[in-house]
Amino acid sequence: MLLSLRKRKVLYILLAIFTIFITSDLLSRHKIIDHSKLISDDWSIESLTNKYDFSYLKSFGKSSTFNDEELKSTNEELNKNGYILKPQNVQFKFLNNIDKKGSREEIIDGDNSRYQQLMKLEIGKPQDASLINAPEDVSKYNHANATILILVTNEEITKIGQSIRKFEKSFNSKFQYPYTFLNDQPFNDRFKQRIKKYTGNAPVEFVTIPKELWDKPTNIDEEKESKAMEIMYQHDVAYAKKGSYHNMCRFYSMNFYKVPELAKYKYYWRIEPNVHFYTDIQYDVFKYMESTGKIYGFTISLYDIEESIKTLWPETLHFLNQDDNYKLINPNGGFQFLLEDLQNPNKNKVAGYSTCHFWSNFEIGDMDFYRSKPYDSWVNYLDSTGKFYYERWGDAPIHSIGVSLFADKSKVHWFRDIGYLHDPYYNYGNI
Ligand SMILES: Nc1nc2c(ncn2[C@@H]2O[C@H](COP(=O)(O)OP(=O)(O)OP(=O)(O)O)[C@@H](O)[C@H]2O)c(=O)[nH]1
Ligand SMILES: [Mg+2]
Repeated sequence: MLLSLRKRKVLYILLAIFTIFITSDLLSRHKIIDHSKLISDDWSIESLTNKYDFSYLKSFGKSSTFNDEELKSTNEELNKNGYILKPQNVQFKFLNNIDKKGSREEIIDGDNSRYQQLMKLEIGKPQDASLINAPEDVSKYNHANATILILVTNEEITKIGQSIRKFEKSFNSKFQYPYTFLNDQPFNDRFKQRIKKYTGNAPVEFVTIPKELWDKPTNIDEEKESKAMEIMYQHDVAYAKKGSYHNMCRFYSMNFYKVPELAKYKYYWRIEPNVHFYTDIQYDVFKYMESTGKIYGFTISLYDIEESIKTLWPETLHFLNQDDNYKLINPNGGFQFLLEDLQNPNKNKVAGYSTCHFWSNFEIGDMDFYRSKPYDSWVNYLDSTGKFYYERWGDAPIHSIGVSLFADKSKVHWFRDIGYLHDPYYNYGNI
């Protein structure tokens, strides 16, 4: 078909605008960045020491990365236990108890085959407690002191609705634990009315979060913050520039359990928009937590984006090495989970944190643990550094490090039998 000259001109102009728009978007997101250079520059000791004070790390040396032999002590106690917990002398070391050997690829193969073997085992319900099944008459049921906890915006009504539909079918229609909906803005009537269609007969409470628990603290230097956000954005750190995401991470790390309406509860089960529950959970998971004294339950664990938590572990070591803070650590903590450095050594760039964490979009936890002195004084110190904003510390690594340092590892439970999906990862469960 032949177009008139005029029409062709208009078409070319439109095409040019479209091309400029698409390319500039791509360039701004990926292309103009020499990613490898940025990362290696940024990870050099020089560049990090210019930005952060690492003087408290005794073995900190002149080499080019943090994941160096220099950081690995030859101390006998450290080699035997994997930790030293003494005043102003707290150190950790990965012990390699299952004797991983070979190249990184061989170690991954070995880990994979161990994982495959584990996944072939039949999944049963937990065996370490007598489980309480769903009551015949839920109105007479003696519930555990627990709530289903949902932080959500008004705009996410459809997405959270689908999560709750699955959750009710899988668990809560049988037990009717109360829901607590949290939002930094007041929930609107449309949200409140629609949500009740999903929650069935369970009690529901809608809470506006007090500003002092949600808002960015006033002492955050906004110029420093926006520079840091730009660098993280250039390193593809997800949500680096989204201020509300930083608020959310800080809130879930250190403030949600201080919301006045949650003071009456001990346990919470966290749920998010757009997640799926696949299995028919017949026992009361909160009663299971209660009778075993467990404080934290998860379904999925994974590595973190190391650029988002660059100095979380050094800052943690700094805190533990102050005053008598070594006493806060539980000697039977899950330290090794935090230290593994063979399967994915690139992750341990900053003074040895594996970045392994429990994926906190699913959590069944005991809020009294967060309210206790060890966790509380540690997160207060973390907050004083301002790095929920100057970095992008997520609530998942914070909860995971907290639980692994300050709780007995036998109090952490993998709910392997609960089928769960938060895109793109899932826990198979007992389908
Ligand atoms: N009220 C409120 N809720 C928020 C805000 N930002 C995040 N949330 C909630 O906090 C939880 C975590 O946020 P997500 O956006 O799912 O974060 P994520 O799981 O790291 O990222 P995705 O992979 O995109 O799901 C969800 O339940 C959100 O609904 C906010 O600004 N206000
Ligand atoms: Mg999410």
